[in-house]
Amino acid sequence: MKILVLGGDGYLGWPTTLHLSAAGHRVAVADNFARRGYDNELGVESLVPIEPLQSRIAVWRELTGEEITCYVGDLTDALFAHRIIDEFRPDAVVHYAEQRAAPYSMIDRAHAVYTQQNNVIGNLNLLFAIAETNPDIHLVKLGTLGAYGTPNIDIEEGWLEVEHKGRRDKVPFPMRPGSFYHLSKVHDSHNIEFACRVWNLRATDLNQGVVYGAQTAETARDERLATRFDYDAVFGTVLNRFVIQAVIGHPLTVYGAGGQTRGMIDIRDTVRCVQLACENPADRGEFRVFNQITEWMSVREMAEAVAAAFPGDVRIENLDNPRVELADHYYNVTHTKLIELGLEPHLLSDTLIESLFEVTKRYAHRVRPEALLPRVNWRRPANGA
Ligand code: NAD
Ligand code: USQ
Repeated sequence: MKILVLGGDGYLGWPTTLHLSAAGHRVAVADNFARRGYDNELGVESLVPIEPLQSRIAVWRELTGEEITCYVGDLTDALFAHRIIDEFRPDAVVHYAEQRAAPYSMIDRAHAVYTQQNNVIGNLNLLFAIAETNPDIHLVKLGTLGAYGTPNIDIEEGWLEVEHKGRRDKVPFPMRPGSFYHLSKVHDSHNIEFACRVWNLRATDLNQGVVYGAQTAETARDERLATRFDYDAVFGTVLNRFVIQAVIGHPLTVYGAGGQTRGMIDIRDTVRCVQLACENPADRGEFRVFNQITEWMSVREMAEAVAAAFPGDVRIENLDNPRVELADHYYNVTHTKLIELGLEPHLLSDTLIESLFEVTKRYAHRVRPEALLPRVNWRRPANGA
């Protein structure tokens, strides 16, 4: 297949690109390097050094002989979005290219507006580009499990069967997202569902949980193929942060009592799920939703798992929760559709958290400890312009 990966320079986009290329697909990537720009803005860097996109592509060519087409540009530019679809003529588009940090979207008005403009308009431009060029293209869109919030009922895969006053219907699952970033994903999902309904497009929305891990089989082949690995309080995700904190002897920063539960997935399963979605496309007119997680844990349990695996002393510290989220809640998420397509999950209990410690130890000297503490507060936006 010909597959275009949008956001192909990012934490997940780059390993996905390599995984699809290694599986025999012809792959192109597009990125505007906004993510590298947020690092400059926040004064942090990926823990693991990363090569420029064009250098990474050259290393892959040198190792495998496989070519990856590279487009540099911004999806919020409608002409760019249209051009890459028209030129590359993909069978599937994997859309990762969004601002993805909840804390970043909660800094102040400007960051909330940027996040929603970037994400919602980029996605809309893409829907139009597909509809105008070739409505047969399968859109594989990265959504987020946090879009559902933590309802007091089971979370289904996108749709809910309801009976109301004696009548039955299947409706989009009610959403209660926890940040302006998570809200942008809900807006995207509504736009995609509408486009499938009115233009007969085909789409898969992958409502993914928090990703952990630093390497896939392909990125591990050469250190110049490494993907980014973030530890700061804005872009670092919880389990990756706990691993890094353990290695540098910083207390693990559990927000509140740590009773909040989150769905999780190993980065090796992320790339496999996206491959499965591409190779088993939705039908024309179908808006399909998969919950892309393999297990769930409370934040306290994640900290305890890292502390238990670390060969040394680890302190767990409960910080005042800077976010607004339920501290203790019911949580049960249906996630069978990707398993039915052939996913064989890597669970945290089978994973060598030790291997994550190894990667982290090598680059521990790059950590700026002051970037570890959360400064963005959900209850009180900064007084920005
Ligand atoms: P990332 O920030 O590392 O990668 C996103 C990439 O998209 C970056 O390289 C960025 O430069 C690019 N980008 C952003 N806006 C763009 C635009 N307008 N035009 C072109 N390129 C643009 O993020 P990630 O962790 O790889 O996440 C990828 C996707 O997966 C996101 O949509 C995110 O919401 C979703 N997701 C991530 C996680 C996680 O834990 N990392 C979990 C669930 C869902
Ligand atoms: N948390 C801590 N301590 C920390 C960091 C986080 O206790 O040091 C807690 C948070 O309070 C939250 C949970 O861990 O309850 C997850 O936080 P996170 O920063 O790891 O993840 P989140 O903000 O939810 O966002 C990440 C990705 C985002 C993706 C989302 C999937 O950045 O792109 O969409 O995970 S989900 O959470 O399922 O919506």
